[in-house]
Amino acid sequence: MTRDGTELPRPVVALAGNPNTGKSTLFNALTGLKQHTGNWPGKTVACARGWYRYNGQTVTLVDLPGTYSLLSDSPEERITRDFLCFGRPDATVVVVDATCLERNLNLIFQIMEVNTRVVACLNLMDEARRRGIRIDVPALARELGVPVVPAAARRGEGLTLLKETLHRVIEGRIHPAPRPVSYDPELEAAVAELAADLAVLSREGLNPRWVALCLIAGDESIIPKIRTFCNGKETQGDTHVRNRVTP
Ligand SMILES: Nc1nc2c(ncn2[C@@H]2O[C@H](COP(=O)(O)OP(=O)(O)OP(=O)(O)O)[C@@H](O)[C@H]2O)c(=O)[nH]1
Ligand SMILES: [Mg+2]
Repeated sequence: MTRDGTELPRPVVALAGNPNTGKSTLFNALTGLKQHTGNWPGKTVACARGWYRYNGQTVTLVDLPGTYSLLSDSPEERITRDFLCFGRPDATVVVVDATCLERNLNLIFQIMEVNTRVVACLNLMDEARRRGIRIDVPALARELGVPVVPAAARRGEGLTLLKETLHRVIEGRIHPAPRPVSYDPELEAAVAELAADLAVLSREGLNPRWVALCLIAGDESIIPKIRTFCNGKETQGDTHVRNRVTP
């Protein structure tokens, strides 16, 4: 067992995003038949993992349940949060619906607090074009601080650029630098104070600021998971993924 509790063949790329943004369509387009779908233990949520080859590298892809937030209470959201927090993906693709970008921003900013190696995939670009929606992709990438790849997964558009961008992020040739959300000064002060007390967590690969935000949002369920994680044991979700993945 590895310290992070997963034995997924690396590199591992997580696919996250709001429900119905085309994650599974993208997953299928990238992996073809090289995948496995199963249920997480005790949950009714179907998850899939698969892999693709690019530039001599085999990349494991994990299709996470759709979620609007990492700070709420549904099983889907917990699975996604736990994998992003404790599964240590080498990169995370946040699949975003280009026809309702604003609604997707909350999740992308939350995910960027958890993992820095984020690529935004602006999916459903065909539908956005049809509706006359124009998106300034370079400006969006600048504002977010991470690469943005436009795509239309259903037609296979943008897949090569996405794989190339992920390859560069994984190889450390692109360094995403997510821009954090600035909350109001009172909240920022509380987050900074708590994050300072939690600074030791960064040695474990956890972002103290993110953990502070979770705790201030009242999510105490993360505490035992952090304890288990830091003790070198695995979380249930990680065990499940480890057991299921054998490309
Ligand atoms: N027009 C268009 N439709 C797409 C595209 N990608 C996905 N869709 C459609 O969007 C719908 C949702 O796609 P899914 O791949 O199931 O979305 P998902 O994000 O996996 O959804 P959840 O698992 O429920 O969160 C399906 O009807 C897809 O055919 C795209 O690039 N363009
Ligand atoms: Mg899906």
